[in-house]
Amino acid sequence: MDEQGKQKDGLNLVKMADRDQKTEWWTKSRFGMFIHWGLYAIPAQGEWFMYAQKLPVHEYEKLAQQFNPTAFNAKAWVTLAKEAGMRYIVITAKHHDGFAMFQSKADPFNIMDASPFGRDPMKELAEACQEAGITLCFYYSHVIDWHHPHSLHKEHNNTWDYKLEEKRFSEYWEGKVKPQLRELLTEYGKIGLLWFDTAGGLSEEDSKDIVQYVRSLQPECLMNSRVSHFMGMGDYVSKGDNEIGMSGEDRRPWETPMTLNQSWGYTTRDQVWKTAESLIHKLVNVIGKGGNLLLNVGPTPEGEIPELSAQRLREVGEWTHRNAESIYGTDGSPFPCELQWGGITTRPGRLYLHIHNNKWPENGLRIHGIRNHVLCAYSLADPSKEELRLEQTYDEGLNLHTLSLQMPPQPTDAYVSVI
Ligand code: JFZ
Repeated sequence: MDEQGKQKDGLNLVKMADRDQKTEWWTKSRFGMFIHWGLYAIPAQGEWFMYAQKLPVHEYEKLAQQFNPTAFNAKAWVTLAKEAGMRYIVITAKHHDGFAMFQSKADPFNIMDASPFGRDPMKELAEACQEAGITLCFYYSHVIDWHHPHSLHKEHNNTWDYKLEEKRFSEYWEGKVKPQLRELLTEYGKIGLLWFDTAGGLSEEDSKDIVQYVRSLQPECLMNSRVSHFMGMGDYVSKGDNEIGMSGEDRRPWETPMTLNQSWGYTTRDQVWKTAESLIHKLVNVIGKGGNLLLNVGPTPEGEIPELSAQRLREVGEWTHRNAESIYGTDGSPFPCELQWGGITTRPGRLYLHIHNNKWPENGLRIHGIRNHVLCAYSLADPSKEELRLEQTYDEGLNLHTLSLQMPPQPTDAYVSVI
């Protein structure tokens, strides 16, 4: 490599080290709560309601006049996130409908000025998170805004109230997006990350502008890849809905945003719920591949997380708390292959096997290609740390061990283990 190449390579390494340090709190957290909450909870047909119905702005505004979520209790939500084992919360400060769920001087279409509620839920959440040691993060729809006359997206615009040819994007960008981001990044304490979405049509110049702008306000605040469709922007990658990525495919850290049923916003129509067991399965799959899981709830118009969702999260939480050592701060599997029986996470000196009980082979689980001699294995959730039956064979030529592990006689969890 020539001098210039070396320098460039060195610079890239420095950049990567910087990024790793910046994203460390997030990659260590592994599991977060996504909250889609807004006026769309009232009609209860999901967060695309206004667009699907082509509801005129003056009609949609009536929902704001009705919105009075008196049952909202920030502490209860934060407690639930904690119980589930989630370490950060990402909430829709503003979704595509343009309604700000926080006090905003930049646009009166916000919860303090347009609704009878008279409280700022983002403020209350910021305080509750601070108290509980949970990192608060905001979702902000920066390109789509069906309420604003000048927002302009590649496809999904409000064309029933506004004419495309009359749109001046800069009026929206300078008049609403940036002032509101300033409010979110200056009035609510330290924000862990901004979750941007659906950037279709955003120019490279505006993409750079917003990243720069956020950095100037809170240099430590992370941004996800959906901030822009231009390659490589954002501090980490948000995969598609429910899409579980392979580790190493992108050099950046990644997350899977996931729904509990099949919707983001509160809906009474969709009752296809993932079970707690399948949620644990998905969590294992994601963290085993080195990613984060951002699991969504859709609170009601009264301000409550539906009990069915809460129950599932608490069940997941029983598992995450018992097996915390194998989740937080771990790395993904060293083996690139899909595992039929579950997933693997690691930390120095330890290999955590998350094995589904029903998939444990009768004559023992075999793992090939381990460099180290394994000292012992036990079920992580077993307080007595009783050792599991373990056999190892050693291949001189390859310098590798093969391990055969017997299922615990009385498994405590669907997924277990540590070595
Ligand atoms: C977007 C939003 O439109 C939706 O309402 C919700 O907030 C969700 C989390 O994000 O929808 C998307 C955007 C991108 C993909 C999928 C759904 N994607 O890249 O697969």
